[in-house]
Amino acid sequence: MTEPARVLYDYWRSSASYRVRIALAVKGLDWTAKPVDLRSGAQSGVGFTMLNPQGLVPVLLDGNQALNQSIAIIEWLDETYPEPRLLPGDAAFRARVRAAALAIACDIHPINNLRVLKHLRGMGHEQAAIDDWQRHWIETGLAPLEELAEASPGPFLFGPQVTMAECCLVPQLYNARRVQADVARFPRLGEIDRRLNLLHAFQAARPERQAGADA
Ligand SMILES: N[C@@H](CCC(=O)N[C@@H](CS)C(=O)NCC(=O)O)C(=O)O
Repeated sequence: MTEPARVLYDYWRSSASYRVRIALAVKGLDWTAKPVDLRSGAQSGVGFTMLNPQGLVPVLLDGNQALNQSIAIIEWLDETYPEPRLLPGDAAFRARVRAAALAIACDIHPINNLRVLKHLRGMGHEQAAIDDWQRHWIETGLAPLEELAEASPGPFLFGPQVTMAECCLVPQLYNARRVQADVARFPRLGEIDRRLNLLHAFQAARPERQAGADA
């Protein structure tokens, strides 16, 4: 059996990696995993920083391309393997999808990233305060997305099409539950998340199904 052409450097519980796994699965693209163990600091090792000097997963190798930044990777996948589309053809619709994806990827996720939490710890903050920080920013960021979901005809964030925004939403809700954020405040998002998780592509991308996942 031949190895798939694509290699994804990821970490099973990384939500940025999870976004890309969903996009690959929605498009039916095979890949081989190269787990980067964030707990042991492998993201800062020379082997990995040669691929991504930022020391952050994911990195996707596809042919002669080495790509980083999950949103850039998903957009590249969408342009290179257009069907099914994760970004709509209509410019205004596309801008709304990007806005929802970036509300997660730029406004919620970066301030809750491992290196940020480590820095807070290094500044002397107690674990309880750090947990509170995470929950606060996750809930603050999800509240306007709940409004977006309320306005959607369903079944997903913008209607029947799975978009880049859903690729970001499901990992963010997974992360929210891990840190015990009050996701019950967002019932519409919860419904959308349940529906998405019934889809094969979203199941295949789940953290517990990845190489390196804790038993
Ligand atoms: N904006 C980047 C964020 C990537 C990122 O922060 N990845 C996290 C895991 S979700 C990471 O590698 N963290 C390692 C660290 O903080 O040391 C993306 O979307 O790809």
